[in-house]
Amino acid sequence: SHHHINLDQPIPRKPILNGDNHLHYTPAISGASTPASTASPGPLSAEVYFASHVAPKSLPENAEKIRAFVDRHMHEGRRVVLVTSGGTTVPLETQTVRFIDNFSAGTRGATSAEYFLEQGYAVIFMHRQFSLQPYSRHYSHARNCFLEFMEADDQGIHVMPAYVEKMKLILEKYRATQKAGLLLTLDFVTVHDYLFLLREAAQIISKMDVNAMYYLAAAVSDFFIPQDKMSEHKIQSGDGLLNLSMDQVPKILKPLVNDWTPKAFIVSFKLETDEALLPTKSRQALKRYGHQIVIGNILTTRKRVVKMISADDETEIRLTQEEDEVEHIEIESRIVPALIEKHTEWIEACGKRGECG
Ligand code: 9Z3
Repeated sequence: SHHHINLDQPIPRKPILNGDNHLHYTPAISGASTPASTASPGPLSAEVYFASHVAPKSLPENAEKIRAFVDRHMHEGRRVVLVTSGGTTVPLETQTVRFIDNFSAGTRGATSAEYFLEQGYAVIFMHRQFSLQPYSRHYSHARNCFLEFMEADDQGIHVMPAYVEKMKLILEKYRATQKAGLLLTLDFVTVHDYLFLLREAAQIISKMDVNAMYYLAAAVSDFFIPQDKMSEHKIQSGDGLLNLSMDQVPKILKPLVNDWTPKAFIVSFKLETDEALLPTKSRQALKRYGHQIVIGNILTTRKRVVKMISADDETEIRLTQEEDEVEHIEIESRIVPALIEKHTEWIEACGKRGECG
């Protein structure tokens, strides 16, 4: 009596359910697996993904911004870092009422962007819409709304004296960054937006060769529903059950490293919740994709411990309890300079790899 929708076929654009919601999604591209096989067909290749999905409307406009930004900073001899930040969503319907999200507020990315700017990098900050941003992060989101820092009297509205010193410092950095045009911010919402924007950006930035760095701190969805299997309209409630089966998001680190931007210095993050898995998973990612650095972190301790792993080195960065709770040191103030040092070595050794100029 269960009502199954076969989403292997494009779904009709009309009300879709009247019984139980068993949305059984099977992968669109089933590879070598036979119909009778229950074995997973494995993830979609990036190539197939991009060929079978329509690019976001905003892509040409964003590409133009990236092109102008990269050209200017290349001309001025500055290094560029692309920072990705915040979580990606996975919509369940084309006219999206519901979506799957994750926890990331974009603290890692927004904080790191400030330290890159401080060190003279031009920053392309590719972030989830409404997630934290460099500088404004100190005064946004529920924890300390900017109104908490203000007071009003006969003269007008002011920053409360206790906060003036710190805010002045941040405001100066913010204005200087704006004035010098060192920060380009671009946003995404879905994992789909993210994938298309990252590819586009990488293909443009690749002209910077070794002078570009990638700092991939966004929390990227692992599973999604392909366009051709997604319900157009809001999924209707039946009698209390919805089964979802999702495809694996294509692994884009490999084409990023090998095809889109082969000379750049690439840093990815690996997030786990189980300590026991992290070292193996981080090493595996480094080996599989052949990029320069994986930074491993655990959800609950990510603000005070990370492990930087490269082919020939493994360094833990850990804040002491004093540094964390009393001095309020941000771990990104340690991560970013350590990476910049490695990037410099990477640039200086480009001759050995035959990648200079
Ligand atoms: C991270 O591991 C980031 O450090 C966090 C930062 C998302 C934990 P917050 O935004 O958190 O400061 O609250 N990002 C990478 C997560 C990710 O999706 N990595 C992929 C994976 O683990 C590889 S690119 O498979």
